[in-house]
Amino acid sequence: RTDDAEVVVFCVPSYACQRRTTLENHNTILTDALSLLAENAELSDQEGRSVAFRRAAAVMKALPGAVTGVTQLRGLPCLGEHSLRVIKDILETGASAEVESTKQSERYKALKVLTGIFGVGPKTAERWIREGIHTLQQLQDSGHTLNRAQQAGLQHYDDLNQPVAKAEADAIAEVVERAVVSVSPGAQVTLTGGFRRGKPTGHDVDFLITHPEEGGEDGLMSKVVSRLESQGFLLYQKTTRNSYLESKDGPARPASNMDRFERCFSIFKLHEDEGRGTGHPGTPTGNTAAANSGSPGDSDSRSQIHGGEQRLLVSGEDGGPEETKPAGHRPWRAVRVDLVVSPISQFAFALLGWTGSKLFERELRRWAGHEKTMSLSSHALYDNKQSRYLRATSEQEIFAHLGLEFIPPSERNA
Ligand code: 8DG
Ligand code: MN
Ligand code: MN
Repeated sequence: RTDDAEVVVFCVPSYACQRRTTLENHNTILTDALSLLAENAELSDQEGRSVAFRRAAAVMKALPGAVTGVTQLRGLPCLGEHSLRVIKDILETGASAEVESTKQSERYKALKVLTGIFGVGPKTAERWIREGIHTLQQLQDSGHTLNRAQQAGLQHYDDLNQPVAKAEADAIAEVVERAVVSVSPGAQVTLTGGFRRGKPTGHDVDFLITHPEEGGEDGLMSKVVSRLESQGFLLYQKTTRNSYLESKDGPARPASNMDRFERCFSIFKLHEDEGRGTGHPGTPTGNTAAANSGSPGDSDSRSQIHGGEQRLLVSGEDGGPEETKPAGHRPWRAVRVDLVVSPISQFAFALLGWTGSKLFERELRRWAGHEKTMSLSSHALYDNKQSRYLRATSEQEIFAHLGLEFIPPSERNA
């Protein structure tokens, strides 16, 4: 009993949306291992397994200290037999044979490489692997016809697999804001996704656009996209109408709302000198390299973000910025950007839905359905007992409707 008394026993609620999960993680070795197994399951079309590993990883992320022994895990939720075995192996031997062999496996490596192409999902990757395609070179040699997204994905493969820094997200935010305001002065742009949760890097940049007047957002997406396109900012874009009625994540709503919720998956061309507040509206299409070499004299030393590395460009140097760049250096990089337009009446739901994390969202919906008999989506919250929609104009109100303590974005990193 005296031994037991010295063991720190952790206690966490079972739904991730009941917990505060910051970016501070005391168990990265364990969560990396469980996340890798989750990813492998997801890439192998085993969603149930994937979610189980993700839930287990999220529980470990939420612990206030490092786990040193399995006895500390007694009573924790979401830790199945499989996850516990992985944790135990790592705590006792320093590694999990299953994780290590997965990481080394040709199949996992090929799935990673191929799904690393924008526009390629697990199903396509799986099909290619069955044909013996494991590398980008083999894919190119195979003569497969790629769709437009995949072609762009392959073309910008290295850039898109390079994490996006917060400074780059802010630079893109300025460009998007300028474009949105120029086509609709009252419209508002909000940074969502991982950056809203305070992450220092991301795989893309997510924006939610709305207009304070209901209906004011009508036709906004196509105008914004046209504007950005004419300015030469888009390397790729696909705008889709919301398919809310067919989606599984909510009850059917009047059709009039359906076509108002649009989104755009894009690949942005981010210039190094963008977002420094120089006020210029970006580069017109064509001759981008020359037009964007920047004017070195308009500021003192500044850091430039490129390829995930900070580079310092000092003003007044002989010959201007070209001289400071390595040979073959491009003055821009490709960045994935997601744009979503929501009517103001659904804004709080859209904001909550697009802030993530993905697991936090999934847990919110599970909580709503299983504990409250409600259906939550990025559009609305429906109370199945009262047979009515519950209105909300803020995230706080949605948490209150759900009987949950409000969790701010920075604590939704489950
Ligand atoms: P990262 O980019 O930094 O890697 O992480 P993230 O920002 O958290 O991930 P994300 O893949 O960009 O997704 C951001 C949020 O957007 C996430 O909470 C889930 C949400 N989201 C999608 N696709 C869809 C969708 O089809 N419908 C809805 N309602 N939400 C979606 O990514
Ligand atoms: Mn994101
Ligand atoms: Mn995204």
